[in-house]
Amino acid sequence: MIRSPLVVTFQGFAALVDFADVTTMRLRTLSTTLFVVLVASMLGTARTAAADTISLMWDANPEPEIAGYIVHVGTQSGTYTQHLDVGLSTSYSVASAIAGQQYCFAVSAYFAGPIEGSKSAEVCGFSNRPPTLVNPGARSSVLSQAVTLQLQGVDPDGQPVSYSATGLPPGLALQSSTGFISGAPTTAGSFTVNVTVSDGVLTVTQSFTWTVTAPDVTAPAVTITSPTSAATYSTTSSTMTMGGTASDNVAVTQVTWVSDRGGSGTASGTMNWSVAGLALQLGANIITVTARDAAGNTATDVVTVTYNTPPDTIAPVVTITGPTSAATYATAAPTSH
Ligand SMILES: [Ca+2]
Ligand SMILES: [Ca+2]
Repeated sequence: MIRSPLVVTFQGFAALVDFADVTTMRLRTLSTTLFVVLVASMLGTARTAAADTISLMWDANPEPEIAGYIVHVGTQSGTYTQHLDVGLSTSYSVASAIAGQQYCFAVSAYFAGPIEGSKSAEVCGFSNRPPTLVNPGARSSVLSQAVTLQLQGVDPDGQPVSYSATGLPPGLALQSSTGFISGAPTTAGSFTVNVTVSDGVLTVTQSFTWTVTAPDVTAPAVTITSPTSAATYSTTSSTMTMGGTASDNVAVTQVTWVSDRGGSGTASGTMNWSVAGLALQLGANIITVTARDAAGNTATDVVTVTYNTPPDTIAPVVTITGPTSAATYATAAPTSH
């Protein structure tokens, strides 16, 4: 098999190598058991963010004529931009690898000449990959109320990660080893928080807004408007539909009702609420309606509903049966003697 000549350049040396010659000489392909060792990870050493070390090792060829090895280096699979003569060494280190950058390697052996053999199988790897950090999204907290947030960072290389943060609302603190944020905010406002996860070399930052609001101390308002906005109401029906309005400086979260004669429930709606089929007991029923906001503030309105039995509109029936049930009756006058 005749292949195109290949220009191999390394250390200022350039040579035309005909792969057909290599095939003839049966220079064997090198072992595929190459190892990419993440030296920075293994040492756990803090390094500059820009540079890292990749170590490459391979099995020696058995042929005694081997004059050396060439390491082919690239950042894309199959494309090698560096061809480095490492002599008879069976290892090589890329001392200034860019952290997070993929590197691909193949190794070939050469005889004197030089005549280069075919490349080994390729190995690709990263000197280091950056950790990932989930953006926790916008947060809302209430002034002086305890709050927690667990940051979710992980390193694809399995390296331990640590965390840092800037811009946290005052009163909150981050535990750098765990990514756990806790505390009680002491200042209201909107804060832009940057949280960073690090694998010791590479970092990733996420940004989100943390809003701290003053607690809601304003009670809602609630008003019964139906069947009456008056304090009392009378009905001859045993059930009642009731409705009204409610409002709050933040939001009404729930409207409930309770009767002093038994029964309670939750109204439908909040700003405009209603209760259907409210059962009444004979006599006075004191119905209390309560509106709540999220902070637990409440307000009530009361109506007293009197349930009377329906008036009797049917007249009594009376019938004359004696001395006759007829319409007329005649009798003789008593005689004097
Ligand atoms: Ca990493
Ligand atoms: Ca309120």
